[in-house]
Amino acid sequence: YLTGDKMLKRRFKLDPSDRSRKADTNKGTYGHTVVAAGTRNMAGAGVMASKAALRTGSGLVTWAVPDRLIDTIAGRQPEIMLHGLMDEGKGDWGSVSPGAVTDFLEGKTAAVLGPGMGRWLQDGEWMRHLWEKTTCPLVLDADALNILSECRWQEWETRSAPVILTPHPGEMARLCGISVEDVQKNRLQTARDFAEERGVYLVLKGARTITASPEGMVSINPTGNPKMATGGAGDVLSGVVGALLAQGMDPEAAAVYGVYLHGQAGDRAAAARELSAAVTAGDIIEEL
Ligand code: NPW
Ligand code: AMP
Ligand code: MG
Repeated sequence: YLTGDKMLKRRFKLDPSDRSRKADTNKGTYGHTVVAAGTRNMAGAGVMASKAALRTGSGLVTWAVPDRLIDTIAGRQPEIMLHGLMDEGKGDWGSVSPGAVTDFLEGKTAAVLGPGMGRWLQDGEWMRHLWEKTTCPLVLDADALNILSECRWQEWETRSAPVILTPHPGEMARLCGISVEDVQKNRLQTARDFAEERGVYLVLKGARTITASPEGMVSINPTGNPKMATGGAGDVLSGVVGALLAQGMDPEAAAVYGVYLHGQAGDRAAAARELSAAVTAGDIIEEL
């Protein structure tokens, strides 16, 4: 499929020109997205994913970080709730207790994990716990993908709740154990095979982002532009897709539509600033 208004209407019953809400609703109607993201040096990734989730309509958004960092990030964005995860006072994701994350996801309608988490020496047990013990729909991006790349997650129990992975070509190369060139030479087949074999929704980012479903459906996205090749653009996408999932959208629709909206916002941001060489992640959020 080539994603477009007609395809979105026919296949997913979505109308991109209609952003209205029913009168008799409240914030509880629109889901609660958890964004587990950011470290001391990359707190911005958490802000961007969380803000993008709010702008995409999630009724509530909570940004979760290792407990020690709460004071560092407080006040960055008042609309976003904060949650400190038990971390032995160390302030990094490597020391967050797996149980702290799984307990916090209870009752939330979607979670985005990975942007700006940083990389640390670990054996994947943290992610495995989350994968096997929670039923919350997940969007895994950035460092959450790097964790998967470093452990034998093929051996984990199949997850009954949906998982959407959003790698850029570098992250996809790590996940598959091949070179970036090999990913890019064969984007469509690489994405489709991966989604089918691993039973996940796979969003392979870049010019003409590809979304593949575990059933073998593949969508090619026509929106977006190279001015979006700036730090944080992908963090915004993870928040957009997470918010759509949190509002109860079917995972394939959330991935395809989220990528489409994100690219459209990037196109509007570029058109509004035609003399600029790039659009910032913040510009994309404004256009959402
Ligand atoms: P190259 O350089 O082109 O040869 P990494 P990251 C490749 C956080 N951020 N096509 C690229 O290859 C993220 O969330 C925080 C082809 C290179 O090898 C992460 O947690 C920000 N190749 C963390 O930083 C703003 C491509 O992948 C490698 C490609 C690290 O994420 C910035 C680079 O990828 C950032 O979002 C493409 N389209 N795209 C903040 N303000 O807090 C990438 N590659 O090593 O995974 O590093 O993507 O910067
Ligand atoms: P990340 O590398 O994780 O920050 O993600 C970058 C985001 O910007 C992804 O959503 C990409 O699809 C988008 N992007 C980057 N470069 C381009 C491009 N040349 N054309 C269209 N979209 C792009
Ligand atoms: Mg990224």
